[in-house]
Amino acid sequence: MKKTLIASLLVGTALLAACGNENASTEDTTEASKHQHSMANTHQNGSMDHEQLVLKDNKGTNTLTFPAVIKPDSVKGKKVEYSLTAQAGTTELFNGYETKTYGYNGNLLGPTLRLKEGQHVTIHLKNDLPEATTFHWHGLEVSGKADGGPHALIEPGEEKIIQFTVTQQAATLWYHPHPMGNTAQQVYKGLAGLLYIEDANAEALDLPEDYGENDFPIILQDRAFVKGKQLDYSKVANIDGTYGDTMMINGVINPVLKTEKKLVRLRVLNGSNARNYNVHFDNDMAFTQIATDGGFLNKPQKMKELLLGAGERAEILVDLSKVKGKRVSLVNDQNVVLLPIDVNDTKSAVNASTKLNTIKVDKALLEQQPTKVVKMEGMRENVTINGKKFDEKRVDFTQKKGETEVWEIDNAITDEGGMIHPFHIHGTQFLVLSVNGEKPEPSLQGYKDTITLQPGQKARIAVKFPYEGMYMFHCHILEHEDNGMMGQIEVK
Ligand SMILES: [Cu+2]
Repeated sequence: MKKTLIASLLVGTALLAACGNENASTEDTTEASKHQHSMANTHQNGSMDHEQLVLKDNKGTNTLTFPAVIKPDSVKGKKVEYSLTAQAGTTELFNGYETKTYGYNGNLLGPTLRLKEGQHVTIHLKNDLPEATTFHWHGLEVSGKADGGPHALIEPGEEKIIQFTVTQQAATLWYHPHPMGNTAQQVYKGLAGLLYIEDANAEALDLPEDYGENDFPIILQDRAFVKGKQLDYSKVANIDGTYGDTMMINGVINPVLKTEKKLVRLRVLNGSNARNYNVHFDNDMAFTQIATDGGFLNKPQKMKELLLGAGERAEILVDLSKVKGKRVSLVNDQNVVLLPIDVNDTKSAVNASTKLNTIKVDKALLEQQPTKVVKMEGMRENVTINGKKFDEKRVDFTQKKGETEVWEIDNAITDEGGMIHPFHIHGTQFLVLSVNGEKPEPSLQGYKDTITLQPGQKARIAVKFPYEGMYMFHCHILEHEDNGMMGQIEVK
């Protein structure tokens, strides 16, 4: 595979010369950093084509804050009601500048929803934006009607009510818009929020669980600001994935997490349009992954680095009592600082549970040939799934509700080369059976709704939909999704 990759790199370089610079110059970006397109950068982005903005170190100038937890409008036994409004506003991201942003029930991002398994949930959705949107629940197992895909457009000024019952295990999910051709722009402006599912198992486990105290939501997003510190998507959009040079976490620019030397839990969401984060700590200390997209791993998995493609989540435990000095930083594979963590007082260590979940892979599935093949191909405007662009009138696959099928997801390398594509399926949490014929690595052994594949990788996954309806499957590089790297499956 290495040989193919190098060949693709050469092709990519030739293309780069031909297609020029699509990025408008951003205010704080120097010419030097803008034109850096080293091999290491190519590797990190997984893109061998258009240049991408290089991320700058997060110097930790602002204190990290956490999205508010939304209060229900009403609770009657297991029935809960919430209201969410998508709205436009401004946010002071930089002192003295009002940046135009989008948010839910506020001006930027959205509140964290905490739902419990077994709850009957009603959500009143309202669109106060100047454009149509949808409310998609990424990772939530709900009927196609409640899923909020491109068919569920809510026009400006309109309201809609959705209802569902929470029937899945504890997990860190999220919500964001999904209008066809317009998802990337709306997420970029700030539409995204976290959705936690809680259950009896999670409650019984010994884990840090005090929101914002030792259990921290970490929404990683990279942004490029243009004149007047504005987020002008049209000026920075890149068809192969829009990158920023500035780190925004939980809607705070260049934040520092201030905490103590204790055991903490980070619920990391890659909420970026396109950027991959291959994270590790600058002091090379190990951390423990406890959960994937859709729930806990069976056992905590000790590791030193972790790759999160766009849309993916991971929950990790970090023992900050082991930090020497006052600062440790979460960095990417180019050692760019993503999140500095300042630790002061030492708190007593906490023991964490070592048995977290009881996931069993049906051995028979490992021997089965796939019944569905998804071939992701291309770059720029040529991105396709099985050679086709999304067509809302075409049903690409059908599957029976409650039946497990083996899907093969193929991130193909073509004459153009290849790049990382994070593949996402709506309305289901799947299990990874193999990657290139091998047992998946520990970070892929929990429930997933998004799998990040390197060029040339093929994964087999076991997919079961618990509800009926029309669901999307697509690349979670939002510009690829908007460009039709998406299909739909009807579950009956
Ligand atoms: Cu893609």
